[in-house]
Amino acid sequence: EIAKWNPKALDLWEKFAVPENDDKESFQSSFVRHVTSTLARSVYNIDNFSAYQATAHTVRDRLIKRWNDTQQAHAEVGPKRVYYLSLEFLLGRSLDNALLNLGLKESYGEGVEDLGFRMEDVLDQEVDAALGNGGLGRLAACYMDSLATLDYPAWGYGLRYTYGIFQQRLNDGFQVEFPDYWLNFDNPWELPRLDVVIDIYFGGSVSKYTDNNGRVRAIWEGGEPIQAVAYDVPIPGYGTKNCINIRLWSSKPKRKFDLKHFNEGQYEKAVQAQMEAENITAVLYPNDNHMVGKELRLKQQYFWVAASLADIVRRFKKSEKPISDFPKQVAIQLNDTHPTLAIVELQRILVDVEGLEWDDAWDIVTDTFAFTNHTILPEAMEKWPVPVLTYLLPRHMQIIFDINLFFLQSVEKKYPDDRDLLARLSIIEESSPQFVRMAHLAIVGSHRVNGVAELHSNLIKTTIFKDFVKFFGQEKFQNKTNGITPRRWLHQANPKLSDLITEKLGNKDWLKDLFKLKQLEKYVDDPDFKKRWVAVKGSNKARLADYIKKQTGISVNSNALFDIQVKRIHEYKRQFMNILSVIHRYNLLKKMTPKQRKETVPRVVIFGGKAAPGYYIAKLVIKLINSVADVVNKDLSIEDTLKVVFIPDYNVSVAEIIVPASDISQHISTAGTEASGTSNMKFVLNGGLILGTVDGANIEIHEEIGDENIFMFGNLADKVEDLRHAHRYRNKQMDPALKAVLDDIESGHFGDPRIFVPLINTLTIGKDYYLLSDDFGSYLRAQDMVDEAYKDKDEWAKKSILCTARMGKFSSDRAIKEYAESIWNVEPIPVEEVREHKLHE
Ligand code: OX2
Repeated sequence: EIAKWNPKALDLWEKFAVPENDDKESFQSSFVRHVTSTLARSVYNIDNFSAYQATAHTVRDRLIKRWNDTQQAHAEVGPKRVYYLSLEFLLGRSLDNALLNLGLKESYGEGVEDLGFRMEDVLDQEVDAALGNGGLGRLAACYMDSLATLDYPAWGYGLRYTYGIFQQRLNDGFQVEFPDYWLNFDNPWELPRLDVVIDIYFGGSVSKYTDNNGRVRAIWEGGEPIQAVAYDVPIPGYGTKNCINIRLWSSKPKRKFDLKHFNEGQYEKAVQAQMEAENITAVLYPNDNHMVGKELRLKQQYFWVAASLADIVRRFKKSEKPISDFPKQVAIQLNDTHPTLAIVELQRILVDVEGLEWDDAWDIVTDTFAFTNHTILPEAMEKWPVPVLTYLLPRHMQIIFDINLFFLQSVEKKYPDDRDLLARLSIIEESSPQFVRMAHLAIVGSHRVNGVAELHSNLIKTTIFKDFVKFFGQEKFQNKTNGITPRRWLHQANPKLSDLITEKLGNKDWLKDLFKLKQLEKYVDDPDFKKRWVAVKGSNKARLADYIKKQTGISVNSNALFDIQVKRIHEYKRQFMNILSVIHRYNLLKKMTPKQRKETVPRVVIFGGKAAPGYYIAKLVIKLINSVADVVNKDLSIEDTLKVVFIPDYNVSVAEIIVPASDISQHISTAGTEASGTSNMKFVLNGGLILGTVDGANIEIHEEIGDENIFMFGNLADKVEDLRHAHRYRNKQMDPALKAVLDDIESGHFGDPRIFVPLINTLTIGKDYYLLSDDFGSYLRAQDMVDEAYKDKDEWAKKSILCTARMGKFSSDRAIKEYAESIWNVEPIPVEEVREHKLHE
């Protein structure tokens, strides 16, 4: 348009575009401009934080350029897009990641140094975007990195929480929570789209009418609208110009205040609606693997899926394709059951708004959606009371009943007279009140269902979703083993190891094809290479030791074996078993002669992780760890052979310091309970060995890296039910070593033992549901094997190298390609090729 009016204008636009070939100078000019114009500061008035902001704004300008080019290329090609719906995106920090992915780290680093700052300090100013609880949210973040890197036309959709996951501090060894007001300072990594606003309705009523064709149709007239406002977060790919988008919705009142109340002098009432609207996206629910049935959480879920679907449908309609093409243009992945209402919302749009017949609409819906299950823990299964849904979303509740009716009719047809089967498969749990089982709805409304590691995918097929496999057949149920992005989890977190690998392999191709790490195997017996490998690990351990000293005041010896367990605190993850084994070790060390102690491998046992604020037992585990640490760390008689550390406020940026520094990391869930785990992959990729159970992705890691390079122990998943039964009904004897440790706690050795009674009761009155007693013996033996193996430094170095070399499979790129090919049916669109093509036209 502009070109028609003024043919020379385009040249000017070109001339002043954000630079494509960026260098030190262009960075510095932009930096200084942002300091003076964006931040209204000057050279006399600038600190590390402003330097961070100016650098971030410079990078943001570049990201916006790529973001625009990518969106434009997608608009031109009109490809099938994939939409990843996740209530959590645990992104962490963005600056370092963007610099590395854009290939600007070096030039900008020099540039900022010339201006009087150190890049390291600048990077350290950023607060994490912590819009997630743990593995599920971090998986979504890794997947976005891979989608961008592999040039897929993808969007993420989530919520822009005003408060992310709480900050954890310790008071007398107990966890205390503080709000994470991460938007306190401006957030350069989001682009507010104040013009992209969607009205979302709750409540209201449904009426029926007869349309022109004599069909009876429903119309839902909602109550007061609440606005969803879009904030876009650009996600740059590595070594590509593609930059994709995560769209986060923020809630706002449509009407600012109620004039009637205002004029009557009822000022609080006048703003009440506004406050309620803003509440919807105020906080992230801090529960991992646990359902808490709060109405506000249900409102979050609907608010988010309704806004996202309206956006997706609007984008589809721009293509002017017939509505039957919807599944050819749109794939929607449901990250757990949290977005399941999207299935119902799309059916509602197609039937009530677009006027489609029910069956035609339902075919479109099921062809569009696919569902990822992340857990089989019963307490994590989402179900919502029918009365609450009826009152918040009356039309959706009707649609759910209809979906269920037609589904059960088809079951009945295939298996006549199997009433129990109908009851087991039903989307409605026939209790009082009734509940909607979200996983059942997600399965019925999707064409593919996947688990997140081999074992887990097999377990869902044989346990919780067994009857669905019987009805739908095997093909609907797939495995997609999780992955992690090597860009953040090796290149960014462990720059020294990354450099060493790049030097040996001759280039950085491995960052886009992680199987290339295999080539490192050539060097496992090269003494010089081994020496450098070990030196990198040593320097990462020293970096962590510094961090520990700063955060906790505890001095640790970085020559000791670093043994790390960092993850959410949960009974099934068995941090309790770990700390009990530490007490066991401590008691052995105390009994040793000085000579014996000299021969033992010194250990630093490191814990980190948050407990859900309402999870009493998990909080007691944190307290016990700190109580044990207090006693052990003060005890000079054991001569620094053991230290125990709890690192507070574990999050993504802290993980980037911890992960590269492990000799051993622990992934010791009761077999069958950890669906996959992803930190196991991060540690091994960084040359750390695993002490783990035969669970989740540990099994596949074992398969890849080989028997000699991993320490596995414990009962297998198929024994778990029998063992639990034995605890319940056979008065099973407790492992004697475990019993001795519990006696030690009860004697008051680690402070007032009354505090720990409920925790110890989980093993006795609670019938040891997570089978600590059954695995304790083999756990201790595995620990001994770790000590023994660590004595041979040369062999250990070899194991460490082989670990890294064999981790190709666990790149999130591999996982994303599998999703793209066997679930979404989407193809890469490299923006540069699209632009080249246009230039040649
Ligand atoms: C987690 C699972 O517990 C973990 O095993 C898995 O690696 C991760 O999701 C990513 O798939 N909430 N968090 C999870 O599941 C649920 C539910």
